[in-house]
This record gives sequence, structure tokens and C-alpha cells, in this order.
Amino acid sequence: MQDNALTIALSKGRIFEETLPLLAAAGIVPTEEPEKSRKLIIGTNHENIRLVIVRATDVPTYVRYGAADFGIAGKDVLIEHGGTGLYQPLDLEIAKCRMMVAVRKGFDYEAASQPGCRLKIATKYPEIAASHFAGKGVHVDIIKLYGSMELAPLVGLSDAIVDLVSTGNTLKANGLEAVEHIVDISSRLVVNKAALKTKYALLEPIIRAFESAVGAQA
Ligand code: PRT
Ligand code: MG
Repeated sequence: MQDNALTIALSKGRIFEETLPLLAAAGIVPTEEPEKSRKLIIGTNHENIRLVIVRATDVPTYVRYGAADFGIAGKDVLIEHGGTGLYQPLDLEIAKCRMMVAVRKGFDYEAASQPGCRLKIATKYPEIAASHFAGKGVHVDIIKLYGSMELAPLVGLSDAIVDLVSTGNTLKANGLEAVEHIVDISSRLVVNKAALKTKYALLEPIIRAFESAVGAQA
């Protein structure tokens, strides 16, 4: 990769939407919308700055291996898959939500989650779920899913789910309720450590601009 060029890894959807104002604060404007375009590499108003559109869970991988100089990743992804080898200078306070335990309405979670009890947990986050229940002394059988976790307790696949909640509408629409808070989630800037040194002059003003944009929103 050229030393005067920057590649930024972003995921489509909420992270992309909420990152646009931060990019704008740094004077960076994408030339296309990833929702409308099928392109995976998107240019910007700067000839030397481009965006690569990847799955949210893949952002840390692109950045760690230097395929992107920096990116934006949810704290859920960073905890679950590890932030090893990444410099994480800034909480961007975007794509905020909460990692929660949820059950079918009426399920006696209090009784079922006493130390020594055994629970079936469906989740996309087996590491986070296992460490949460280990901390409570509750035995768990973790069932790894890749989506639609809310369905699992409704069809008897699990007793509870561990998932992200923002408005709570998805839980409500499926007759579930959140019963325990695990951790607050937001997205972080993740920077390749080598790029931080070799491209400091390019990266530093962007990080500063993000920082003041985040400060101004707070
Ligand atoms: O969707 P896809 O499978 O392509 O990938 P992804 O789910 O990894 O990506 P995406 O874009 O959905 O989420 C990217 C990041 O946004 C996550 O890693 C989180 O850090 C953050 N985020 C913030 C959320 C939510 N809020 C959120 N509400 N990610 C997912 N959700 C889901 C949640 O899993 C549940 O299914 O939205 C549903 C609940 O929303 P409410 O508003 O009904 O409570
Ligand atoms: Mg999603």
C-alpha cells in the first residue's frame, strides 16, 4: 500500500450511516452510497482516500492485516473476536446499544439463573455469553446462531438469548423481555499499528477531527 494513500474499512447499514457525519467533519465525502451501489471499494472526494465495505465482524481482520489502515467496529465484535494487534484510540459513541440477556415473557429467569442452575443460551456471541454466566456461577449450554436469535426461545431451542438491544422493539414484537444487562456497546475507531507510524501525517488530522466531532455531539 502506498504511504500517501488511506483505506478505511466500514460495514454497511447503521455503522456506515452514523460514520458519515464523522467523515464529513474530517472533510471526507464518499462518492457513492454502499446501500445503492454493489461496489465494495468506494472512492471519496480525496483521490488518495478510499472506503472498503466489509461485514461488521470482518472490520478488525482487514485492519489487523493492513488491508485497511483504519476502520470502525462495534465493541461487541471487538470483545467477541478480540481486538489484538489493533490500536483503539477513540470511542466514537455511535451505533449504541446494550448486550442483554432476554427470555420469553413469563419465564422465571430469576429462579432459573441461580448459581448451580443450567441454562440453554442461543447467541451470536458465545464468548461474551460464556464469560457472563461463568461470572454468575450458572452452567450454560451455548447454541451458536448467526442471526434471528429472538426466534430460539419461542421454538424451544433455548431458554434465553444473549443479543444486542437498542429500541427493544424486536424483543417486544416477539414476546420476549430483557432480564439482564451485560455491557453497553458503541463503536470504536480501530487503527493498524504500523499505519499509525508510517502514515501518521495522514491519520492524525482525521483522528483529531473525529475526536472533536464526537466531543461536539456529547
Ligand atoms: O446484519 P449483518 O448480519 O449483515 O451484520 P451485523 O449484524 O454484524 O451488522 P449490523 O450492521 O447489523 O451491526 C453492526 C453493529 O451495529 C453491531 O456490531 C453493533 O455494534 C451495532 N448495533 C447497534 C447493533 C444494534 N445496535 C442492534 N440493535 N447491531 C445489531 N442490532 C440488532 C440486534 O441484534 C437485534 O436483532 O437489532 C435488533 C434489535 O434492535 P431493536 O432496536 O429492535 O432493539
Ligand atoms: Mg445485523
